[in-house]
Amino acid sequence: MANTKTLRSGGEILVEALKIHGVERVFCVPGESFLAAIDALAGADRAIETIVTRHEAGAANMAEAYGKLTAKPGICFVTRGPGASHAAIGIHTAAQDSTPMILFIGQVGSHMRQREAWQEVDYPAMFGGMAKWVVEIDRPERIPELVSRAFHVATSGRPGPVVVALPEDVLSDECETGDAQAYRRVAAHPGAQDMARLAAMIGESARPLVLVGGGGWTKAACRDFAHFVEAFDLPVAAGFRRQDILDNNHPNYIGHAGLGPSPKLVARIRNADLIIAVGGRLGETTTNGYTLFDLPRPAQRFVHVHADPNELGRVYQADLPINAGMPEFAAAAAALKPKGPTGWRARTPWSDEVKAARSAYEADQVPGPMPGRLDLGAVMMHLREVLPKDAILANGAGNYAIWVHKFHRYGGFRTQLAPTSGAMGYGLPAAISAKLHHPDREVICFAGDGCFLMSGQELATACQYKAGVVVLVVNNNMYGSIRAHQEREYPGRVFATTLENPDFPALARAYGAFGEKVEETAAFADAFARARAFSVEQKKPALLELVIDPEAITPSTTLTALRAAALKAGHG
Ligand SMILES: Cc1ncc(C[n+]2csc(CCOP(=O)(O)OP(=O)(O)O)c2C)c(N)n1
Ligand SMILES: [Mg+2]
Repeated sequence: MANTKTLRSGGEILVEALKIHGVERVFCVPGESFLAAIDALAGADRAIETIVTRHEAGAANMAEAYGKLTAKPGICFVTRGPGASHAAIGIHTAAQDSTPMILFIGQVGSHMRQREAWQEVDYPAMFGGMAKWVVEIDRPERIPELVSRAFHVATSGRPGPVVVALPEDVLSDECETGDAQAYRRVAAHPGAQDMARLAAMIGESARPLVLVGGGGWTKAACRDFAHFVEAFDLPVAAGFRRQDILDNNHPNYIGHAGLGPSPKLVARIRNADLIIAVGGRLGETTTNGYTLFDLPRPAQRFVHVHADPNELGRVYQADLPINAGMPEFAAAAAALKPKGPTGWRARTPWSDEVKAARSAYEADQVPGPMPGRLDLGAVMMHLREVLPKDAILANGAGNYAIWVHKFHRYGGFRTQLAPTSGAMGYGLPAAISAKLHHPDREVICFAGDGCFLMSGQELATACQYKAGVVVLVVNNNMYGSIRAHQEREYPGRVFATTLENPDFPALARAYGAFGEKVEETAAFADAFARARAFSVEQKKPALLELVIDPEAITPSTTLTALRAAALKAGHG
């Protein structure tokens, strides 16, 4: 612990604190409001890599993705009002996705606070409903204490975002102060009685089912979780965009609940007599608009494991609520012994049901034909064949993501970066963050034509920092997801959803990236091989524009069919 008291600026004290708390990389767009912190980062450049992005949403999304990848707080620095406003999307995603993250914002000097000085914003008011904690530090002496608290709050219980505002003078003033020590994440451990009860409830059930999700997972926790489900031979469904907690090649993985879930999986979940919900909040997307379980008392026996006691009993009443962090729960679950000398792995009363559920999942992963010359289902099949198991797939929001979530088999923690918040523009910054963290792993970004242009300028960041990601832009010349809703609710009244797009490959090449257009299925494999080779050799991004037929709105229906069904139902 560096407690030698020398005169240091607030910026230096802050950067020292970041080093102490194990920060290896920060994402930022600079601003004159935190020059002293930037200068201190320059002094620490070898200890803390500073990634400068082209938009604060990019920086915030990269920090959020870092938090998802590492379970350590992703760190983002932005300037006052305008920077903070751009970065807000990362805070929202970190909140909904339960991702540890800290956003440091420059603030106007203390002597002019409360006058609505230039770019002044009241951050507790702005972020109060979104972040776990918002603080403005009023003296450099308090930086070690409050930054330590920020790390504790971001990582403890249900992880989430913290916002720290730093008035200009607090960063530039000098003082003598001691440093904190590295933070320690605080988590609840499940009680022995709870775990015994869980084992007993599994023993009493005929059709148990695990629904896994939420934040706070680590690689070790996922390994323990896999041991638990193997020992009891439990079928595991994943929550919306939480598909990488259990390797999708695992025989006990049976698919994901989410937007437009498989009807067979929904039926299985409804028909289960014991639900073990681990980690997730059981939000709107995972519960199919709160229709999956009876409210507030599910018909099935219900176990709910969550890191935040406030989530237990918030929507659903569980027979057995367990407040625990995911690593703590998974370790205790892995230690549970099922009945019998060799456990239940060989055969349980529900083993045939697990096999049937797995077969149904695999059958559901065979894409049917789709209109147009380029078949996205076939593209996904090719990727499943050629991508290594540890490839990371990132995406934002849009109907194109349905193909990714439905047909890809995520290879385990952490191979999925997808916002449960449904934020467009997330994929590219998340992919860049992943590539910076795992330069040896393949990182693929999926984006729609709409989604891509919400963060496409970060191709410049990828080029600058040699992040060789492969970007697949699925182009249907529209905000397709909204067009689909429009056809359902207002059939035939197409408005504000059509897009005229730039030449995506030319745009990519202008950044120094690889760019090619793919218009038919047969051309994809070779184009993808060229894109991959470029990204590896040049350590720069490669973009493929995948031109699909706008009719192909989901893997299972067309725009025309949606419209016809809505008209028949009397909408519009
Ligand atoms: C930041 C943000 N703005 C708006 C939306 C609403 N929205 C959800 S999907 C979508 C359209 C996505 O279009 P595109 O990326 O082209 O994908 P497509 O649905 O066409 O496959 C929109 C506008 C959102 N989810 N996030
Ligand atoms: Mg589109």
